[in-house]
Amino acid sequence: MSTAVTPPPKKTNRIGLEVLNYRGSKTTLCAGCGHNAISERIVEVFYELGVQPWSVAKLSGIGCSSKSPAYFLGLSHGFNSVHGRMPSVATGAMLANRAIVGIGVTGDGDTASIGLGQFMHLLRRNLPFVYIIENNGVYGLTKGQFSATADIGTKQKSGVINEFPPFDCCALGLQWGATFVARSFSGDKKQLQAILKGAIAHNGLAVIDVISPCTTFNDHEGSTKSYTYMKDHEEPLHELDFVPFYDDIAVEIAEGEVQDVRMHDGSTLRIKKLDRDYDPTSKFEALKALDQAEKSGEVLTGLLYVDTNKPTLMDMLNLTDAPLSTLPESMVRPPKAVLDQVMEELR
Ligand SMILES: Cc1ncc(C[n+]2csc(CCOP(=O)(O)OP(=O)(O)O)c2C)c(N)n1
Ligand code: SF4
Ligand SMILES: [Mg+2]
Repeated sequence: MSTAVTPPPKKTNRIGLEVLNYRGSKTTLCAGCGHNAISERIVEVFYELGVQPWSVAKLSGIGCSSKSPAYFLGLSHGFNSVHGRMPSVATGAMLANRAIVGIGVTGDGDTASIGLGQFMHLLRRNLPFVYIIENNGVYGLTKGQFSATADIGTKQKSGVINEFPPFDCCALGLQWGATFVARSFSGDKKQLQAILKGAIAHNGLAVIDVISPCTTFNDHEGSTKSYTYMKDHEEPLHELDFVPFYDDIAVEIAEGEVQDVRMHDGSTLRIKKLDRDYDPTSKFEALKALDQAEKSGEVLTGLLYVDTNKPTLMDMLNLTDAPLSTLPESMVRPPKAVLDQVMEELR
């Protein structure tokens, strides 16, 4: 008589894949680095949403943060670009294939120092793209120099104090055109998952600034990007829940307690009030809240701003619904007679 035990069925998502299919290579980042926690959240949300990994393009610049796409979504397309230049590569990739889900991972140095010009132009174009800034206030890969997001008065490991005012990437995003702006903390699992899901469902540029402590160079006393500082100063604006389009949302909720934001794909981002009234559809309110938080040393987290109506770059360029990369050459290349005519007109 056989004594073989049938193994339990493997847990799969709605498209029949296991979480393993969403993982990448083993991380080479330092133990405890906030960037590793963010990679884990990315794996979880793509698995939970049942996104086909081969329909995703992951892009990055240079830095410890920019190395991290190697550690998630191993079956996706990937491009590790030049320091600070990911936005232009991402714009090209997304224009070539608008059907793809685009996700970029960058650092505070990559975005707010060398890449600031590229970041600003990405903002004004409202490209449908998830742009994650893994913000540790330093250049981790090159041994911990201050980046342009380091707060005034924050102390380097060597004792040097930063005297320059920081760029707040969320404030820049708000002012220059991003249509989904959020801040989170790598240690806030539930909030970061909901924000990432909302960003993936959003049709427009989603900027997510995630405070992500660098355990090797910026996790000491006197740093405002350390685990201890974040645990003491994180101030969630609200509680977030994400209800995907394929789930039933029929839950009894008392009036005034939640604000539902309907996303492009039919999903809902459900915002539950905490102890303050906050309307994430008001840009003015978002900027005011950030300004007050900066003065009080709080780190506001949650969905700061969302606008689901603004035209995207695809709308502005009048792109065909079919991705350009799928069109035959006869449709994307003008025939010789037309090119000859253009040349004639330029004479
Ligand atoms: C054009 C160019 N300039 C400078 C560098 C050196 N460099 C590599 S990573 C880096 C900063 C990385 O900081 P950040 O983007 O914050 O990423 P982190 O390592 O902190 O995650 C710098 C200055 C480079 N690789 N290329
Ligand atoms: S140096 Fe800092 S940012 Fe880089 S992997 Fe180590 S802890 Fe992370
Ligand atoms: Mg950094």
